[in-house]
Amino acid sequence: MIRLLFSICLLLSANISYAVSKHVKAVYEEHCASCHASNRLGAMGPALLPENLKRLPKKKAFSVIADGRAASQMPGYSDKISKEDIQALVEYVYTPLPYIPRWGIKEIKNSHLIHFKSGSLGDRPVFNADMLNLFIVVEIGDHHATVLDGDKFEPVHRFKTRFALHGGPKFSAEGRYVYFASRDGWISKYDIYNLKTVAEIRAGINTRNLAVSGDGKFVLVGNYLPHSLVVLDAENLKPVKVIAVEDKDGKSSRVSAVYAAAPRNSFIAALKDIPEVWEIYYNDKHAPVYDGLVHDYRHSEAIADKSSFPVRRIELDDYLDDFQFDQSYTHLMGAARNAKNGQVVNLDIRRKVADLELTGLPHLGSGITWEYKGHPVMATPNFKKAEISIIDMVTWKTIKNIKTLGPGFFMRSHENSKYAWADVFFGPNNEAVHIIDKDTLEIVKTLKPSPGKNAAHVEFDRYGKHVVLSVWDMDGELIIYNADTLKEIKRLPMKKPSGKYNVFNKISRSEGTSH
Ligand code: DHE
Repeated sequence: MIRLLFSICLLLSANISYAVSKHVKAVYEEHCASCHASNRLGAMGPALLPENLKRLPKKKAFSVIADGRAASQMPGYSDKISKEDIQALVEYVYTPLPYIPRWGIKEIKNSHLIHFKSGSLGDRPVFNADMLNLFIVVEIGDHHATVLDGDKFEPVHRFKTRFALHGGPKFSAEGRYVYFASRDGWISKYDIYNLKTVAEIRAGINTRNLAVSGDGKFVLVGNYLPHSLVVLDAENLKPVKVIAVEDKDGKSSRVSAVYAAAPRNSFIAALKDIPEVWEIYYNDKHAPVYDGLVHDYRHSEAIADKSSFPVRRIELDDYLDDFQFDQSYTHLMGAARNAKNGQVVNLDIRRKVADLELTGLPHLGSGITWEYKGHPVMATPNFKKAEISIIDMVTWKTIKNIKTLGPGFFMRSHENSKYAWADVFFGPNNEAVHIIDKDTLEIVKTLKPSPGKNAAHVEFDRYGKHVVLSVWDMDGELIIYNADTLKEIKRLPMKKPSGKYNVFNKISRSEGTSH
């Protein structure tokens, strides 16, 4: 009897949750699906999946549905949808899909938008400025980017980007084009000479970042969803190949990040769920003949030649989440999000050569290098610890942990500057930015340029004379400093400016900036 009652209860509760979810799905279909797609993979609006919404607290998601999102197409629904249904919608969009969605060559191709055919726009800049001293400033507050003159520190042009860009935009070798990746997988190619977005394509559903090959011919996109690496033709963003990210036994993995290793004629991909790092050759001529070079994967797709972009897998002891190259691109220094130590991998001999004493959660992707007492050193901020670690890149020993006012996100310097700048991104002191003397490894000054507001991420101009700092707020600013005297020069209002990217520093792979 008890068993029967229990079964009835189970049946009833299953039916109730079925009824609730059916109702929510109907509400979703009526109000949300036309922009975000019935399958929640996104269309005109962003994808509504837990993977894509990770940084949006549920409370905030509730208010976005109720009140809309400023400076976007998202209207408020508080007069159309009850509070209970809004809450149910929030729960619904934070529920994982029961399958890994497909986003193959066909879906990617169907999303392709060519706004201007290559060759249809002029070959000279339509404005006067030093093209190599421009900054591209990403304003995540209202999903725009600003082209900033790096001599006068005046905006040249401001344009709309895709929703939620992430990672550094990457430049073509001569600096004319810049490529952006959004968390929803949209890749955009922007012509700086003509101030126009020329092509766009959706390469994934949840994308990490992109890299541009040293020869300027290809863009590689790393995805969390699906588990793929996507090669695009850099000229018009046409898809070339979708590489399924799998180990030898077919276990698939998310891609943590991809980077171009121009001196090696390759891309490097860090994988989140397989303890391997991949080197992918974009020019077969340069692909060394090694065992372990894989030309094809069962589930990869290619437009023409499936054997192109061979992958060399380097097996590791631990997962590699975030990493940084040395300036010669022979070694990569990596950290796993769950590990106690970092690891140094020699890409030529294809194995780990040293452990790094790095605890907490170092953000190596934001690390920088410089020469200290005759040795190259690497400095990395830490997401969890209030310290900057300085590592000798000959002995691979940590030579100093510089105590800071809180965990940080980004670091920057320049070959011509004696200072390295490090932000405090987390905690009550996130208004602070530390300036470190590269010769003494001491903090020489701590700025609090906008009390109560998070100050973070700096970038130097091409000469290392000026530093541009962001105040990450909807009523935010860029603050320009003299890099030697550390005196403030100018403030420019911006909508939550995040990263700033100087064309020259990026294309010359300055040791003081991210690559
Ligand atoms: Fe980032 C770069 C990973 C959250 C802003 N971030 C990168 C890169 C990686 C990375 C691997 C280097 C790629 C590149 O530049 O091509 N970021 C991660 C995470 O794993 C993490 C912690 C969690 C996640 O949500 O993905 C994370 N990142 C954030 C944020 O919350 C930030 C502060 C706000 C945002 O815009 O999402 C943020 N990440 C940035 C920025 C860069 C970046 C501005 C480029 C830095 C640069 O100067 O090159």
